[in-house]
Parts: sequence; C-alpha cells; structure tokens
Amino acid sequence: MKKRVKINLSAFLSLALAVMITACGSGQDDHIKTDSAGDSAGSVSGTTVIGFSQLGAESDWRSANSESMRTAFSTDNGYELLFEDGQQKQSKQITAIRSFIQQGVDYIVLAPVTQDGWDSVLQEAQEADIPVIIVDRMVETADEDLFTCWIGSDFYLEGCKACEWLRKYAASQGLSGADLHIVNIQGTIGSSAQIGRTAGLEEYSEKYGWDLREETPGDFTQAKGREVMTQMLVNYNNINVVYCENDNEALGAIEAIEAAGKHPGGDIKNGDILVLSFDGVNETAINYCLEGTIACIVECNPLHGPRVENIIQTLKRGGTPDKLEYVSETLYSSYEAVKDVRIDSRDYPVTLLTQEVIDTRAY
Ligand code: GZL
Ligand code: ZN
Repeated sequence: MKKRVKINLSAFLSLALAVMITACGSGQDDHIKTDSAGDSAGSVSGTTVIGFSQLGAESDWRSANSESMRTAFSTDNGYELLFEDGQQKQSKQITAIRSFIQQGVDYIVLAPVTQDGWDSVLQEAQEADIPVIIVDRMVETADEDLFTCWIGSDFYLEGCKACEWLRKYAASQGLSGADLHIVNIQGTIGSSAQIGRTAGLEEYSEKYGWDLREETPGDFTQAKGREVMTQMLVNYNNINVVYCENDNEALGAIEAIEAAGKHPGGDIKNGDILVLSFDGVNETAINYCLEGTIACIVECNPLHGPRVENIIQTLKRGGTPDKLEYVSETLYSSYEAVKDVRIDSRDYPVTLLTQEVIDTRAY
C-alpha cells in the first residue's frame, strides 16, 4: 500500500513561491542582457531602436526614400526611429552615428552621401557591438566586416542600361556613334550613384566613339542642373544628347534647353536635344517621359524601407542577411524603337510608358 505522505500545504506554497521568485529573479538579469539578435538594454520595452542617418533632402528620390523608411520603422511596427538629416555633409552623418552609439540604439542604418571616409566611425559602431546596415549608395571600406550588409541599386548597370538604350535608339535613327555630341550633368561627386552612372557613360563613349563633350556636377538638384545646362549650351553649339544623372537635374536641363530656344525630344537629326535621366520618381519627369520630352528614364527604386526592415527582422531572428542585395529595376520610355537592352548577355525589357503604367506604379 502506498505510504500516505502528509503534506503541510502552507510550507509547500511558500517553498514553491520562493523557487518561482528565484527563477524569475535570474530571468530578470537575462531580460536586461542583450539577446542574441543584439537588442540592447534600450529595448527593454520590446521596441527596437533604429538610428537612421539619411544623407539629405536633395531630390524627389530622397524624399520618397525617407518616407519609405519612416513608414517601415513606425511605432506601430514596434520601432523607435531616430532620423537624422545629414544635409549632404559627411561630417553631420558621422556626428549622427556617434550620437546613435552614445544612445545605445539597436541598429544603425546609413545612407552615405559619398563612398569614402567611413572606416573610423564604422569601427566605433563595431566596438559598440551595434550592427550597421548601409542603404542606397555604397561605402568604400578597408574591411567589409565594418558593416553588416548593404542594399541598393547597381549604379554602373543603370548607366549601362541608359547607354545601351541610347546606342540602339541612335542606330534606329540611322545615326553613327560620332554623330552623338553628349554632355553629362553628374550627380553628387564621389557618391556611388554618380560614380557608377558616369562610369557607364564613359565606357560606352569610349567603346562606340561618342563625342562626350563635358561632364559637370549638377548635385542631383534642379537648380544646379539648369545652371550647368545653360553654361553647356553656351560652351557648345552641337549638343544633341544630355545625360542627366537624376530627374531633378533633367527638369533643370529642360528649362535651360527651352530657354535657349531649343527642343528636348527624339528628333536628333532635326536639331532636338535628346534627354536621358535616372530615378522615375518625380511626377513631372515621368510625365515628360510619357510625352517624349525625356526620351528614357532608367528606374532607380527608392522604396528601401520594407527591404531594410526585412533585413533587421532577419538579424533579430539571429539570421544572416546577404552581404549585398541589389534591387531590380526597369527602364521607362514612350519611344517604341527600343524594346529591350542587352547587357552582359542579360536582357532588360524596356517598360513602354503609358498613363496606365504611371497610374499603377508603387511611387
Ligand atoms: C540613387 C540615389 C540618388 C538618386 C538621386 O540611389 O542615391 O540620390 O538617383 C538622389 O535622385 O539624390
Ligand atoms: Zn523637336
């Protein structure tokens, strides 16, 4: 028969309570330690704190990019976003990153204004054990371990897409390479967007004998684009292609072309100046492309918010995101002469721009 054991209930309950408190007590320490995903003490409430150093507010692309980041890292989504505008100055971005480190954020996101000069501040973030995600433009570092991963566009490919489109279009007009007299209104000098897009143009100009007359920074802004194009039209009387490294510059260039009594369009043989551009965010530019005032816009997708948020979710789960993640992008044109462009044996279809395409785009 089983020996009946008489249990003193109150003693049992107080013992059980003591055991529970001890367990919770040790758990309490765990709670404020950083968990495997690197969430710092700052996120005791479960909110993930993001320090985002945005490079500026120079263009419609940048505004759309900032909006996308704010929407993705909302409080409703469980984030606290510390948003710092670098106003196109690397020094301000470095100061912002240092303040994020001081505040013990969980993750740092950097949209670098230019490629070089980030090693020391990335080193400081690494020593503080804060993962750094690079978004949009790229950083040039001595050690790739100084940042966790990057997501953005392949700017050299974008440049090649614009140039391959131009090559095919010129051929469809019976023009040889030497017939093309090109000027380049460049983006912010030293930014990977400018470096890549310029490299594409210089390579094609060399390869196909295009007459690349001048390359001058337009800082990705409309005002500078207009100023630079005005001067270029004074410098040369045979310009028939202007390569604008973003839409805001293209708007400025078109103002200057029309002010000089010339016509932006595709009829190069009859004196038109053909306008090429990048982004596809600014509404006026996309409508110019619809009507043919801008011949081709190479898409540069600004909606990185959800992509970066996805990377952070992966890191929080202890996962390893891809080191480099390139977003896929198209080209827009209302000219039917060029249906696709082939680069490094890969075909990129051109999206024939219609009002319906414009109405159904995500931005
Ligand atoms: C490209 C981005 C560039 C855009 C410009 O990803 O860095 O900066 O092309 C923007 O419009 O100013
Ligand atoms: Zn015309």
